[in-house]
Amino acid sequence: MAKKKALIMVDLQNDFCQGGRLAVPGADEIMPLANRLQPLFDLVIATQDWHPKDHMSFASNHPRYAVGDVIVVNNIPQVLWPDHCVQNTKGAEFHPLLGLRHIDKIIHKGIDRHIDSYSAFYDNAHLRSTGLGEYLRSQGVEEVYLLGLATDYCVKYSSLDAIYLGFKVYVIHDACRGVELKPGDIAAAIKEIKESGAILVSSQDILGEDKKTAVL
Ligand code: VGL
Ligand code: ZN
Repeated sequence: MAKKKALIMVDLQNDFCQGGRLAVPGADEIMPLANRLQPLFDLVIATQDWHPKDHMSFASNHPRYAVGDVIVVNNIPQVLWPDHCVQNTKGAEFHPLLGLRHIDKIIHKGIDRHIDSYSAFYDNAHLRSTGLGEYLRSQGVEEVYLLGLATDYCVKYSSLDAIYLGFKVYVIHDACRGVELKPGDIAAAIKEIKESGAILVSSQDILGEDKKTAVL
C-alpha cells in the first residue's frame, strides 16, 4: 500500500493575510492552491495560531518594548509581534477563501501565555507537544507535506520538528509566504529547511502528478 500522506496547512488565518494584524506579503495567494491540494491527501490538518490576549509574544504586553524587538525569555529569544490571532476573534479565523470541508483535524498552538509555539508540533522550548505528532502516527501517516504561513517562522519550525519526529517531509515552496522581518530571512529559512533533510517541491509537482494518474 502507498505511504499515507498528510497535508499540514499552517496558520492560514486572517491576521496573517491582507488587512490583518501581522500581514504576510502575498499570503492571500495561497488559498486557491491550498484548496486544489487538499483533496489529494489522505489526511488534512490545519493549524491555528491561537493566543490568549495576554500572550508573551505580543509587544503590547511588554511596556518598554516595541514590535520587532527581540527579548530573551527563559533563555529563548522571542520576537515581539503585534497582537495577532487572539482566540475567538475574527483575526484568528481561517481566511474566508480557504476550503474547510476536507480538514480532518485542527491544531491550536501558542495557547499558553508564557511561551510561544511556532511549530505545529511543540512549543518553542520543546517541552509540550500539541498532539499533532501522536495524531499523525496513530493514523499511520509517514509523509507530511507543509504549506502556509510563515515560511521563516511557523512553516520552518514545523518542518524541522517533523523531521525530528521521523516523518518524510516535503515543503510546498510556492504555497508558502514569509514575514521577512530582515531581508534574507526567507532564503535563510529555505536553506535551513533543506539542510534538515526536508524536500522542497512545487504545487505543480503534486497537482501535475495527480493529473497523470487520473488519465491512466
Ligand atoms: C507566526 C509569528 C508569530 C507564524 C505566528 O505563523 O509564522 N509568526 N506567530
Ligand atoms: Zn503567533
